[in-house]
Amino acid sequence: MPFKGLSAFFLFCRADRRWGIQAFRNRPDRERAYRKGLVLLSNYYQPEIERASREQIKAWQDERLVETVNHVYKNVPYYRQKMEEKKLTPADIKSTDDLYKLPFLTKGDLRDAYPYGLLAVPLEDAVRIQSTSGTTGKRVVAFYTQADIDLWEDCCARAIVAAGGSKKDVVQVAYGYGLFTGGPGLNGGSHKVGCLTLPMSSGNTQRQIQFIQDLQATILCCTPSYAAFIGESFAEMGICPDEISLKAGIFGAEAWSEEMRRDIEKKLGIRAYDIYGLTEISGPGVSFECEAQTGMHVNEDHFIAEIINPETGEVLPEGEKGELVFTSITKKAFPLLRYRTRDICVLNREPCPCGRTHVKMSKPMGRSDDMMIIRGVNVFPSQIETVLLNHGYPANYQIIVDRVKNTDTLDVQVEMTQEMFDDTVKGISAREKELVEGLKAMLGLSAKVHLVSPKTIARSEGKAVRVIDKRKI
Ligand code: DLL
Repeated sequence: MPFKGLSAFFLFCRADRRWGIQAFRNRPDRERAYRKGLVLLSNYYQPEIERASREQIKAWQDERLVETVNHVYKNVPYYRQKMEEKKLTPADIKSTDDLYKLPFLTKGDLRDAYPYGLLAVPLEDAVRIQSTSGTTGKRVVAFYTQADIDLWEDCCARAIVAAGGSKKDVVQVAYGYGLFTGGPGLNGGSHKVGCLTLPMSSGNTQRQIQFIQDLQATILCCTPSYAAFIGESFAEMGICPDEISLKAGIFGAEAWSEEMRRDIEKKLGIRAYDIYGLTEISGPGVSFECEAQTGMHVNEDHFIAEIINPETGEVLPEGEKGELVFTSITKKAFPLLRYRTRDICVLNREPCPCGRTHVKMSKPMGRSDDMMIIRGVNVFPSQIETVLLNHGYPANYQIIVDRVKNTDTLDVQVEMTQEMFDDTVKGISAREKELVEGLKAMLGLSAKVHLVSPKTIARSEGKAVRVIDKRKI
């Protein structure tokens, strides 16, 4: 019965894909190599892709890049115009070797084209939007078809399996849900792996702890600072790491150091894995860490990574530090060509003991713009300035960011005008409250506001020092 045979084959492929059976086909060999420290007994969600040869990855990228360039040239007037300005047509892009010819795309372009200007499919084919945390003037909206969501969730599923996840796991997703991509992305990935998924969203730490305990959650997904905070809360309750059911965590959306990793691992008794992504390129899962914990594998069948000199735009050789640029080659609704992330990184193609062949990126080492990430929220100083100006303050302020007990703090010190200064104490604290509310509405974050006497914030002779970031990341 050929039909039955065929379904058995598909069933086998599915099992193979979901549980990484292929990874264990030559188990005795792999175990020998593992004992010698040559490989890690890693599991894969899509082994045939995650361990594809470099030639195969290049072939996928060549073909998909050409398709994507044709797709945007045909469907997005904004892109066509940008390409025409560089006297390019799709015929000039024959493979990834021609990628450098394409113009860069920046957050500025995304804002210019807001909201629909970069949508590359008819509106009826888009089923979802997600958005960055910035507001007025800074918000970026990304669109997804159902197929785009599917591939995004595959990327997150790869991260979960790389962190040791399988259908037996209980995954507690404590990233924010809603417009932020963290919750929806990891939630979808967890479903794909077949894990029991707890869509907690962030906050309400007592409830997070109760669910970890009651449902015996094994994998926690949230920002690293929130993971550290949950760890501290366990300790305050007198619960030691051995008593916590968690075995792994998938943490990202903000910068965190190796010291912080060790601290979280110790407090929660887990292995802590990094995950990277950005709304514009889909969300979490653009890259993720494996057992080796030495950089994040970029999902190169979906995204091409380049490193450029942020000043000149010149493509840098592998191993050099520079700004990370991504081209998405499988997305249909919102494909971005050569998008400048502003994250400063290094790429590394050395073979990884986990068996994955996709290039690894380092933890981002900073940014080439002034964006700060505070409690997982992207904040630009200009947004804070807008609130101050709208409330009638002169632009003399200082933003102090710190990390206290693993939680980011945001303190805005603002100079009053002489007239405001003459107000009563009650009047001044009412003004502070008003600004706190204004900042909350603009940033979606609670900030402290201190109104200070006129002319007390030090004037700089050069560029004003608006931000003092005391966090040691
Ligand atoms: O932060 C997506 C995400 C959600 C990633 C959950 C990981 C986990 P955005 O809000 O658009 O998207 O912010 C993107 O966050 O350009 C980086 O500067 C920073 N970022 C993301 N992941 C990491 C990380 C999400 N692992 C911006 N380490 C990016 C350091 C990170 N910075």
